[in-house]
Amino acid sequence: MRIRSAAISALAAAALTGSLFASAPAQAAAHRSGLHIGLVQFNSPGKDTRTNASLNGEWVNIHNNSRSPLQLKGYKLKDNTGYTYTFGSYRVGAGKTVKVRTGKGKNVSGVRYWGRGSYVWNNTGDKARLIKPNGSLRDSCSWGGKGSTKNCH
Ligand SMILES: [Ca+2]
Repeated sequence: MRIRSAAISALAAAALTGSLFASAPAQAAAHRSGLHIGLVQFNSPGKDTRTNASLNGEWVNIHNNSRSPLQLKGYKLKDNTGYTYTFGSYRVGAGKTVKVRTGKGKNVSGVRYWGRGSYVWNNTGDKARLIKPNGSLRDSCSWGGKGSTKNCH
């Protein structure tokens, strides 16, 4: 009987441990679900010199927090002024992030280049919008003039 109850408490402990492990995905779910704007670096490091390196120091992460890969073709990223980046064909995997940099560069996996010659995200405050191909708003995230990055998760 003692052994049996020890086995039961071991089971209970295992169940408890299991529930602790189960809380890890629950924490991940605290991030907003589906496709959304993640971290934004609206203020490039250093002075705004308009060099391509500085322009590329401005970026927006788009995070696919769903369980399936998503095709981003036709999705748009838009600021308060109306400057718009439109995604070409790009598949963002489940749980993956794609970074959209303001300047010019060669697109690689995980990074897209807007190709602009001037900044898009205002250091003093702005709002990023992620718009679906059908024109409806998927997500938005705004910031004030404090700091250089905004965590929109
Ligand atoms: Ca900026």
